[in-house]
Amino acid sequence: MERQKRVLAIHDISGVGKCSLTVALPIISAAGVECSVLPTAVLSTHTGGFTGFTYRDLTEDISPMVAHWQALHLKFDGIYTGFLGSFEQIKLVGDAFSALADKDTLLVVDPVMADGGKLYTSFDMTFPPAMKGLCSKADVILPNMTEAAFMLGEPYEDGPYTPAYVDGLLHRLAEEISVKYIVLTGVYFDDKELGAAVYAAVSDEVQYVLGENIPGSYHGTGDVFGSAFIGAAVSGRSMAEAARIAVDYTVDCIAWTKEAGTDIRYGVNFERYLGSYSRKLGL
Ligand code: PXL
Repeated sequence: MERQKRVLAIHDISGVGKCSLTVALPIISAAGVECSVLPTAVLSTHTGGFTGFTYRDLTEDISPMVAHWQALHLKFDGIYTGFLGSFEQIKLVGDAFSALADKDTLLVVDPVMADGGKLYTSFDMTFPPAMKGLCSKADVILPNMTEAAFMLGEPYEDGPYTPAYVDGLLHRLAEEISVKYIVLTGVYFDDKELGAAVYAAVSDEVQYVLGENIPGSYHGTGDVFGSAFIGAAVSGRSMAEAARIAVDYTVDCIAWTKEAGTDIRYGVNFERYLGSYSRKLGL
């Protein structure tokens, strides 16, 4: 009999706007994996595109929740972190890794803080070095092109990219952040395809996992990709296979969002393809 897998998702919960925990919960569950949650803040909407959002910080609940789970001797097959609101949260999440992870726990950090060459409104340039510190505690990191450049202290370059640039970025990241895998998102060499570059430190190899490039910038796609990725990775897929499944799922969701004409601030319509995501994982 196969053991029920469990992932701990550490993100905020934004009530409206389909990102962070409202995306991680359904998608990781659709992988047949339990999604336990450590909510770091409660917002009315995410911070990307709405004004007047509420923000209730839950920093002081993080350590007591972690201590309780430690006392319960819970096993997590994966821990997946995304948007974190402050330096203190970054530190507490690093402490949570030490407290809750064992040698079999896949630690996945998405250093959510920027996109399209710009930091999200709640951060300044002192934030990327702190996120870089948390990344160095992970097995796998999921930066986009902007986050990768900012963690290296480099200016953001607009695409289309060249393989030499992407390769260089990955190698500079691997030199400065010791992780097993880097899954760099938002990689494209022309207008036709877009996806991820998967770098494996053990073999020093880069694999490109591309799908259809649908014009436009859709909010929350990083969280859809990250959730689909960890669901597949914890289910035993290789990093490149998990990235393939996550790219294909994300492209399907974006295509449907475009067709449905949804306001991009409200996130991507990921619900319709949850069944096909499950089936790709053999469920
Ligand atoms: O999708 C990333 C994300 C998560 N949570 C909050 C955000 C964002 C991006 O803007 O604002 C609160």
